[in-house]
Amino acid sequence: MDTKHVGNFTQNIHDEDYEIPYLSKMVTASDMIIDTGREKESLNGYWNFQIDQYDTCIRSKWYEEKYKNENGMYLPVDFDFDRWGTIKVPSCWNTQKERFYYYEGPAVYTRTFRYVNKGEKRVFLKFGAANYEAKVFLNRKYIGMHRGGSTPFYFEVTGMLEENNRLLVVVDNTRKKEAVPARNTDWFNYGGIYRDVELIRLPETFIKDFYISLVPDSGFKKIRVVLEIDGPEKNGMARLEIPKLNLYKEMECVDGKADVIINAEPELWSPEKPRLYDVKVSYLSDTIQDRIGFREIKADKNGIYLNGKKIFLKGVCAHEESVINGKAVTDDEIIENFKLAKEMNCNFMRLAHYPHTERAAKIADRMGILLWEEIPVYWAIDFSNPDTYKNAENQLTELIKRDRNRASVIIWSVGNENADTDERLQFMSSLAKKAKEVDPSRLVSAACLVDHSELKIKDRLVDYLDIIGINEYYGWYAPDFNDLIKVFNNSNPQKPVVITEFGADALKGARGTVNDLGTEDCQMHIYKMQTETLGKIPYIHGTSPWILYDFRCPRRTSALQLEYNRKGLLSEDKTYKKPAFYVMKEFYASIKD
Ligand code: GCB
Repeated sequence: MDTKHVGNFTQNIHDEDYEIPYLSKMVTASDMIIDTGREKESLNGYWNFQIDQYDTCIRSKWYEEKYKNENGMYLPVDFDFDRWGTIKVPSCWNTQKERFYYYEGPAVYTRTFRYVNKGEKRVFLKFGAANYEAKVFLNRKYIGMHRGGSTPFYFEVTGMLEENNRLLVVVDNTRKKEAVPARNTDWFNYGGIYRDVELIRLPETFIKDFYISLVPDSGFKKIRVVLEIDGPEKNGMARLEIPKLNLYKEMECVDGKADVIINAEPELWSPEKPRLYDVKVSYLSDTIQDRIGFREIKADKNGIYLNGKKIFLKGVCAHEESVINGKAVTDDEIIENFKLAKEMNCNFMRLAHYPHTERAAKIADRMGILLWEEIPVYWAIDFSNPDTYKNAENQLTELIKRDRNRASVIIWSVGNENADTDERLQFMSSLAKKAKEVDPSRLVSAACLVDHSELKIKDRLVDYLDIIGINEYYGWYAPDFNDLIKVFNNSNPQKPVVITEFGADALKGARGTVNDLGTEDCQMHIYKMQTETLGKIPYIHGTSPWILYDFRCPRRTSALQLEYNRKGLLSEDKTYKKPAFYVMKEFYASIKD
């Protein structure tokens, strides 16, 4: 490759310099390790940070730190890690400095850390999430990249650590046609390492994966335990302990695998009584611990059943966002969301439209909120692209592997509002099958389609799902509200329907007649009409209006929106409840399971 030589370093002048073949190794769901209840060392804190709009770090291989002059200056003299500014990890760069607010593109994070071996044989690095793509370098070497902005990824770094280490990560939040999500969404495109970075020390042989669930249809009397062991000693006995169930069980692992059914009668987890058990699993010198609830979720034509009892999902949708922290939400902010939902008499929340932090499901486990979790197969996706499918399937698998021990999570959603084509059907039905394969104990759904000319629910994907999610905006985007009842009368769904979205924009404090769009009065009126109608349809078994609080969205530019989607039941800072909040609260109070 021709390069322009300048002294003893080179300047890249060709566009192909972007395509560096060895930067293609990826980490995926198969590289994940179970880490709940393990000791982790945080690599959060202040990292050196630089916006790198032209991707010069990659093209000029800054990460190699190859040349330094006699004054200790890096050559080319275009970068100096230690003198860059710093940024907080985890955080979204958009919220850290005003001039980063709209930045979309690559940026470089780097930090040093010391490492002294404590006797461990294996070491892993975990990133909770980086939006959207992350290329990671350790001690001047590329260790892999991850695609997908909301799921965790892991690198084994055994044998690669020195006493003093440099970690460098190029994070790129550029929206791309072939990515998941693609270029156009209805939320803010945050960038950065916005979840924890951690170091995990493990023995040579360790528990790589662990999945425990009540066996469906076992009369709540059987538990399935699946284990995967990594390392040289793949045959041996693992031990499961659930002291409060008086359960101490040896499980044989053969070839690194165990899959056993155990008799047990746990007290069942429910929103009213979110009972969790301390669970411990050990294998040789490795131990993991978790707090886990046991419950059964099922659906048939007549309803959705939690622990055998019919349940109405009294829900609300939420994005992962706070005004101050963007997507890097704190535990307090998550707890506040669940408390607000509970105040509205909810038992359910739809975490739209991508995987929220794993802390959300852990908190929901404790607080007793049922969850719908989703991957960002949103609107127009490059459905005929096999690479796009691989990416979506990987994000789905990462999400399920991350959260399948959480009792609160009852539904995996494989997407939202995607136009019905053969390619989309193939793509999304394959995702639905994959979800069932990775986790047979939960329900699978998606926000499906209404045919607005025939006025009926019509979506071929329904055949592959357990629950039909429907987003409908009658009274708002579809102005003739009377059509809503026609849609329901014309439909004869053979599976339970959950209205996964309805709503209307309202600017906090804006008043007017019920016909004045954008006012609280109009929003409240639409909520009244919606709840009156939805409450009468026997095949609707849940609702999650759009949305708990206003959220940032650059496509929403009207005077009432001001770059926010204003369909919140609360203002963006959650301090103000719009009147429609109370309509929902009353509606849910009136529903008896
Ligand atoms: C939808 C989308 C959601 C949007 C919402 C809206 O159907 O699923 O992401 O934000 O409508 O406000 O238009």
